[in-house]
Amino acid sequence: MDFPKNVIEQLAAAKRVAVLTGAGISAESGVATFRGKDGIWNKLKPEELASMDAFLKNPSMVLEWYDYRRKLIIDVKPNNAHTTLAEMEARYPYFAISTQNIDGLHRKAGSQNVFELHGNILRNRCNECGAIIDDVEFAKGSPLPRCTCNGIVRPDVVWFGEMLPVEILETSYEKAAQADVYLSVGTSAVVYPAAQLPMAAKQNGAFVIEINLEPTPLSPYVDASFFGKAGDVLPQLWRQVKERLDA
Ligand code: BV8
Ligand code: ZN
Repeated sequence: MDFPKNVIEQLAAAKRVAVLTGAGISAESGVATFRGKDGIWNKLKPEELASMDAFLKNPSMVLEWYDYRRKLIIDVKPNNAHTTLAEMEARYPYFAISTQNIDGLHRKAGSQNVFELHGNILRNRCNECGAIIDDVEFAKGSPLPRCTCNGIVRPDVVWFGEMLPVEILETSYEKAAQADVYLSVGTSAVVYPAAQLPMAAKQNGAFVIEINLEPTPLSPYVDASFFGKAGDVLPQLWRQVKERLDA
């Protein structure tokens, strides 16, 4: 794919680049997305599983679902889209990834400046005191794991109706507001407040580029959309920018 000259120039001239990623960037690593043709939510209602109500109503069902997803995620590997972002971070003096994903694949790919807006499925926390408690199993039928403060232990992820980690959200807004170029990669842009970030970048003068398999509610507002697989589009785009930078 040949990218428009202005897109290449924007990325070549940028000093500060920020990125929002969603489940689509991990799809080629074999991690199921939530919406779209084979998304998880087609079979299950998100509110029925990824919410505090669901957890309080049927904690073992929710914990077993996370345990099942955790087992799927443990062995997955970053794909070319993750590794391209890690390579870009090394080239820009100021580069940040705010991800909605809970699979830890950006860090596995070598990215350092990663803000996990919705937590991380490989971490657990106490529902009462917030302590991080890692070595618990949510095995089927076993008693609910408890913290020393007796609070129930749950995956350290943000459920629907729960606040996102405040510092991480604030920092993500700052990175968006200060970005010269903002990339939205592999997200359906329907979950808030994360979906607000590319718009915040736009309102603060950033050049916004969307890379997604299909159009999203964000598409009419961005400066450039490229519809295709992130694992194809992102490496090709970065290759053309590097050629321009090394010219
Ligand atoms: C909050 C948990 C308030 C972890 C998740 C009505 C209107 C607007 C907002 C709301 C509303 N009602 C309620 C709300 C708020 C709600 C929300 O936004 N709901 C939406 C759905 C309407 N938000 C919340 O509840 C948030 N909290 O607002 O708190 C508050 C305030 C004060 C005090 C207390 C509370 C919490 C949101 C976080 C919810 N947790 N997950 C887990 O189990 O994973 S959300 C879930 O969706 C995931 O985290 C996921 O990351 C996120 C977003 O989805 P995407 O990442 O975009 O994935 P999706 O599958 O949707 O899209 C993938 C895209 O990739 C597709 O477009 C596809 O085409 C594309 N693709 C596929 N393959 C590829 C590809 N692209 C490129 N390459 C490929 N190969
Ligand atoms: Zn506790």
